[in-house]
Amino acid sequence: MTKTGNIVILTGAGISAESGLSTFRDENGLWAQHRIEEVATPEAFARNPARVHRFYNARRKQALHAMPNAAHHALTELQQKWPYDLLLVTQNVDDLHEKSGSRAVHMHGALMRALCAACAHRWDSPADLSVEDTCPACGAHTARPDIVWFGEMPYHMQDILSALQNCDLFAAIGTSGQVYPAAGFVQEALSAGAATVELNLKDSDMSYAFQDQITGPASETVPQWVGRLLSQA
Ligand code: BV8
Repeated sequence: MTKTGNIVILTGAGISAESGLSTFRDENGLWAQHRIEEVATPEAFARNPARVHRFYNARRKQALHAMPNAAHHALTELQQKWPYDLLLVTQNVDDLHEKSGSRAVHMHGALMRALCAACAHRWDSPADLSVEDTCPACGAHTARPDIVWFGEMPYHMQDILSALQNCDLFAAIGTSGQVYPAAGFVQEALSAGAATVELNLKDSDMSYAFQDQITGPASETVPQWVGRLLSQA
């Protein structure tokens, strides 16, 4: 484990699980209740925007009332106290990192933001978003959630890749390692010579690529891991 240096952290749905937000691929997760092809692709939105809005409106409502847990708070403390570069990248579209005071790069977008499919203007989403909503910039009725769907390019990839090429430690927290390009970040970090650690309840699809594994619920493992890091900073 590196003693000093730049850190990149990638979080997934598992860090929000203990805050009551469903993950995707755990038992009765979101993808057990909904088909990706019907709610999380541009084609799904073109075919039936109301159904896609219903899916995200329900998740936005849940996320509005969710509170960050000890894992989110520990990452905020690390971000505040770590003396070197630290980039917190999240695949999550909830705002629990922000609610706990962290700055996070949302590579898959954000539930609380709306995007105009016509002019790409972004604005704070109302609790319920629909195609009736007009874009504040161009007036078109093409409001969609500001979410990166399957087949769409994730956001901030340049910044993320350059941080991975310059990091000494890469940590993945609460992600199944099944969605690319995020699942490939550990390989980028390894080729940069970084140490790699995975914090998860159980093995993920990328566990083989990590040098270290810390198993347990994020609300317990992340504060302990942050404490050890800060004691060595
Ligand atoms: C793209 C927004 C191309 C929606 C999401 C190779 C390279 C590149 C692409 C591909 C490729 N192979 C296949 C692809 C296509 C595709 C893909 O990866 N498909 C997979 C399914 C095979 N990728 C894409 O389409 C990406 N785009 O490639 O664009 C392109 C190129 C040029 C120009 C234009 C386009 C876009 C992917 C983004 C899709 N959007 N989210 C939404 O949120 O509704 S992905 C979705 O999965 C979520 O964002 C989620 O975050 C993400 C990953 O899931 P996880 O976060 O890992 O959640 P999961 O439930 O799976 O796992 C939870 C984990 O937590 C488990 O491990 C569990 O054990 C753990 N856990 C549970 N509880 C706890 C816990 N851990 C700790 N404590 C606990 N308490």
